[in-house]
Amino acid sequence: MSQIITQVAIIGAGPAGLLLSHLLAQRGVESVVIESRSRAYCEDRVRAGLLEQGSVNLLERIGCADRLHREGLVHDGTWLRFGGKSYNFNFTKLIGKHVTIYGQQEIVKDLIAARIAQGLPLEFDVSGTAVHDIESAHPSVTYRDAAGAEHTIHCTYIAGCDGFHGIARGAIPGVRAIEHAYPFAWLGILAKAPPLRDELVYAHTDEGFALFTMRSPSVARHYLQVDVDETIDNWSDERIWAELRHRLGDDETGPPLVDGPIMKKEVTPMRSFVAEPMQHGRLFLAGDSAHIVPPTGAKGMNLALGDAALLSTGIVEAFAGDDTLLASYSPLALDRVWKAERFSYWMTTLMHVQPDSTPFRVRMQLAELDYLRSSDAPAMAFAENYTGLPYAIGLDRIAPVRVAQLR
Ligand code: FAS
Ligand code: PHB
Repeated sequence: MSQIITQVAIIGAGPAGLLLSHLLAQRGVESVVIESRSRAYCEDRVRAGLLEQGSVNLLERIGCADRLHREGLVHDGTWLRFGGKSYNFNFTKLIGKHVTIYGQQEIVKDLIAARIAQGLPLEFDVSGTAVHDIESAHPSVTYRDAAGAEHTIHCTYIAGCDGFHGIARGAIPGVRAIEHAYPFAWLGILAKAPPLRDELVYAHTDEGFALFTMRSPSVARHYLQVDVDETIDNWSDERIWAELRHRLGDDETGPPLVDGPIMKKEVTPMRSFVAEPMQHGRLFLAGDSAHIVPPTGAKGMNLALGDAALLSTGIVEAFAGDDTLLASYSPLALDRVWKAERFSYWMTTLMHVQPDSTPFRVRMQLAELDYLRSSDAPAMAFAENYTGLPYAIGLDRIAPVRVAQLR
């Protein structure tokens, strides 16, 4: 059993764990990142694709935004489609903010490459991860490496950035899980096809929700609301395109939906989930290990990055002798998490057709959508939440200086 000594042990190399490792390194705090999957698996995993401005600012401050700025797509707004018509919401006009389309796996690739370029510890393919003595001043993490050799990481703090199915959350005694399951799921595809429009299209139809989004000018990502227990085998590529065309395309104002080869397709369940508290002793949860949102509001990855920003600042200031922020990490993080949960729930229930829906409930959805497009007040609230609510602390406190490009 080898003994590793560091300041922070980070479990999980997703957006939360990787950003945390960079923010800490930038402030001179050492960490070790361990990941149960292979590098190739982490870099090939298709998940989120929309970045709030705050998330882009964080990646800029650690010098990992060059490729994002070269290949990312800046959107001033989005389209909502209902009653067979599409309406554009211009966030830049409404509140002076925008969003950026850049795949989560591209961010993971950039953060992994930068970490390795710095020669800092990042170990893939680990197993048997466990945390110990989290209520003491000397917690530790044990794991086996790819060759099966056992290791112990001795540290001051442990960051559980190991996602919804990780081990960290379970190590918090009496952790409270608050959740809501949705009676539908999303069938998502990645296809070599041109974009339907210049910005995303969220569609409310009698047959269910649909979303057009993209990864590049030649790679489209589409989602369809399907039954909660739907399996992908029931959906041939022809059936998927026909249903997308029905829900998204062919209105008199917009271009037709052009199909193309489907590279990936999967069905993802929808849930809202929050674990409270997000810290216990020297163990801190960040990202999906503590909370899940339905992807309708595109908040999952952005919340994970926001948690990492708050946690890294708390840890840096604690090592500098002031642990006030770290001591209130959980309530501060949960405050922003619950607001994102509320927005994601609101957007999901507004745009999806419930299996037990009634004509009255559908009229309520359509009336709210019509109010949204006809008044700046609700449209500004939509824009504010969609582009990202402020962090509990300022960017200069999180990452004081803009460092030179690392790579
Ligand atoms: P992650 O899950 O990304 O990373 C956790 C890491 O920890 C993983 O690499 C995992 O392998 C590792 N790990 C787990 N257990 C471990 C252990 N015991 N030891 C070591 N490592 C361990 N959000 C959107 O906004 N839009 C979307 O379209 C969208 N699609 C999604 C599709 C799917 C299938 C899923 C699951 C999520 C999706 N999300 C989407 C949400 C997603 O973006 C998450 O919010 C984001 O990945 C959260 O990042 P992390 O908290 O870093 O967790
Ligand atoms: C995506 O690009 O995958 C995406 C974008 C916006 C959403 C959900 C998913 O609301």
